[in-house]
Amino acid sequence: MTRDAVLVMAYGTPRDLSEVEAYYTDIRHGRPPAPEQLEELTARYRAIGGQSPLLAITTAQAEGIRDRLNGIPVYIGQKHAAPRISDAVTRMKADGVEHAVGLVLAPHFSSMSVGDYERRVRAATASTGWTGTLEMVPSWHLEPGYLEFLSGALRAAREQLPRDARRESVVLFTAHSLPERILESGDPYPDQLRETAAAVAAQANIEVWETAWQSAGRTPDPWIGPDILEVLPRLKEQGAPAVVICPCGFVADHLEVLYDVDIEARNLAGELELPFARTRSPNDDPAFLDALASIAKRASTN
Ligand code: FEC
Repeated sequence: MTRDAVLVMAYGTPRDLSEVEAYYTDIRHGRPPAPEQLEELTARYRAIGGQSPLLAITTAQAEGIRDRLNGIPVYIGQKHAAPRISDAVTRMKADGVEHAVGLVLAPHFSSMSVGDYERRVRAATASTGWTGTLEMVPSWHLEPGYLEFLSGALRAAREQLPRDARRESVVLFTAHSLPERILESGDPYPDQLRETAAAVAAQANIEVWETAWQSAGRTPDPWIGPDILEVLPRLKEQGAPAVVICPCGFVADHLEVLYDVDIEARNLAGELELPFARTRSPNDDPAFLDALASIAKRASTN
């Protein structure tokens, strides 16, 4: 009997403020942050209430997939916090899993996002001696249920704007920036973001839209731009009546949405007197969970 499973992968988050230093050190490949860097990140977590809801949402998403796939075992493996990808592979081995679908909770492929998750599963497979097979989903940025969720969320977000600003408001479709060096090897990440944006804009009858980047790391190397914080003043200068941010590179509320968009970008828009709205995140929306389950199901029959 084939023992099938789904390995759901996500970024991971510190459980509380006491774990921020270890988490940041892990993201920095084992180099502890300087005290001022740690304080700056801790302050961002404090500003969103001291804790990110990411793990709770990832868990709800994994359970939603399991419930829609007749109780198939679903394992959570995170990049930067427990339960880690290696913990999940160890458990899959112990449970006798023979075939797993690897589904990253990020729609767009980059060698530094989905590619990195895959490298971590392959390394854990080698170190644990798990002999099962893995079918990775490379990207799902044009999945119909995901696009429909975003179109609906965009219509709702525009309703929050002053009535006379809605039609000509500019929609910014955003994803996490990455170092520019990914572009040298033809990484599809920016093209995939643009494809998602074009598909959603067409569905939701959005006339004016752009793609932009957010949450660039605090490192000396150049990151892909333009950053939303540069785009907002330019839109104001060009006479845009309002802006809607659709952070379609993410599927949950977490620090990069709740701080970088809801606090940092919203504050800047306030200073610029530019009416501002943000689309709600997919989180555990039932139709979005249907979409995730169908992606996993399709991959399992490949
Ligand atoms: O809510 C939470 O607690 C976690 C929020 C969180 C998510 C997230 C998603 C992505 N990241 C991606 C790439 C990078 C690269 C670096 C980097 C750094 C950070 C830092 C924090 C952080 N990231 Fe993140 N990311 C989240 C949080 N990220 C905190 C460190 C402080 C800072 O720079 O702000 C740079 C380090 C490196 O070189 O590795 C690169 C990408 C995603 C979205 C897709 C995915 O899940 O992989 C890409 C959520």
